[in-house]
Amino acid sequence: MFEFIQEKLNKALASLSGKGVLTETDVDTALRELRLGLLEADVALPAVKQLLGAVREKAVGEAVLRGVNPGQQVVKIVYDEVVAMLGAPAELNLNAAPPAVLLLCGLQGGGKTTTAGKLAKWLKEKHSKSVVMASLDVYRPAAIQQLAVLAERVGVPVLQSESTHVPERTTQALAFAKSHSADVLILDTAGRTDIDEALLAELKAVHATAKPVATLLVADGQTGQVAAQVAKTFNETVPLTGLVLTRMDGDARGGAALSMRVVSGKPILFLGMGEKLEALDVFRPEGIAGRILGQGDVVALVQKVQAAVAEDDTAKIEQKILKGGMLDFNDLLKQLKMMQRMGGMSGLLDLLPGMGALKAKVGEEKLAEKLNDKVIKRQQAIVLSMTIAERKKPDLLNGKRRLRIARGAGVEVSEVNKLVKMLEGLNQMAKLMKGGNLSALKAMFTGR
Ligand SMILES: Nc1nc2c(ncn2[C@@H]2O[C@H](COP(=O)(O)OP(=O)(O)O)[C@@H](O)[C@H]2O)c(=O)[nH]1
Ligand SMILES: [Mg+2]
Repeated sequence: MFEFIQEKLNKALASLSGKGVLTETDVDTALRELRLGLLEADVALPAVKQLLGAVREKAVGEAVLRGVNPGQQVVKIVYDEVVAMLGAPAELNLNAAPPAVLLLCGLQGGGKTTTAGKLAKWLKEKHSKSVVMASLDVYRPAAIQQLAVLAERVGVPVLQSESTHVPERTTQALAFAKSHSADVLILDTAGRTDIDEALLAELKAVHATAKPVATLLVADGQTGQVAAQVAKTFNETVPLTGLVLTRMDGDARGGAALSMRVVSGKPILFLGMGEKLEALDVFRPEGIAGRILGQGDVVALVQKVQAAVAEDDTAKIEQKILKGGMLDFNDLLKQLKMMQRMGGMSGLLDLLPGMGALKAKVGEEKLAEKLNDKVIKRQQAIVLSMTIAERKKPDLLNGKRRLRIARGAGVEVSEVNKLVKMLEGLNQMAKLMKGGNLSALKAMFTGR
């Protein structure tokens, strides 16, 4: 759907390229199109509202980049916001005295039984857990058999019981897990085609007896907005710890993921990617965000905008140098952020004037080692611990101030000193750039 949206956005915003910043009118034009598109993609209204509100706040007043059009720029902001709303990946927490009980719930046909088998395999093979399973779906004899077949294929024990009484089976399941000294007991439950009181009451009782450390709602990712309501209702019955979205191998656009996350406030842990036992993916927000917004196109676009931001920042710094200005810590911070975005030194080096030759001389590996991600993060922390005045006027940094900054950033003073030196080096480099004095540049990067 998003190729379509993007086209509309581009048309709506085509006339804006010449302007300096994204205005309210520009952004609102873009967001109107976006709103329709998101609703079409079956994103629930509360999620749409939250997303558009956040995008509006970020986009209005943003400087228009060269090299991309404003529509693309807004899409990038939307993408970042979708990723943020989907939340950081959360882990399945099974920290409990064994057997840790993992309870799966959801509507009928959502994929609970299949997911039980997938999780058993994942826990057994990827995490070396001893797993047992039990079905509490007494309403369909075939359901108990279905879990038994999956258990056999994975090679884990499954509760064998004739009982059709759910509380009794629950107690049996716990005893069964103990007798096997299992690390994890996976409980598969019954579902209905619709949420009803009886189903919820039964689930509540199972939850009270089994005291699961993890309760996952398994829902069909193709159902869109419905899934969000389901998540909300189940969460009001038993405290969910996370969500599993199934049938994400189909043409589901992922609107359900965003809706469920926002409406329930629970993290998505896994995606079902097919009927096979190994078709289980650990959830990654970037993948789903790209999908909600139209697959690889958006990912490529995001990279393009990132590159444009980098170019823009570099251009500004270049201009400053050309005008004979001294670089300050704000410039350095921009460079550090850019390095991080570019995911390493080599991309950055290509962007900086004269750097290709330097790269050849010093060796890419040596530079990468000097400027790896961890170092960059610490350097950013140092700049962020400075006052606004200090960032603008590096000369202010006497010993006392450096000590305070080091404490604030949680680093040694020597690291602050190094960063001050680095800025001095950059300023020297700026002067020498014309002369092509490579040995000075080399000294700056190697610290010698
Ligand atoms: N394509 C696809 N099918 C799935 C996925 N998960 C489950 N299914 C299928 O959906 C149907 C219902 O799944 P089931 O586990 O029995 O759902 P339950 O009623 O919640 O236990 C079965 O035919 C499964 O093979 C998935 O991630 N992708
Ligand atoms: Mg089932």
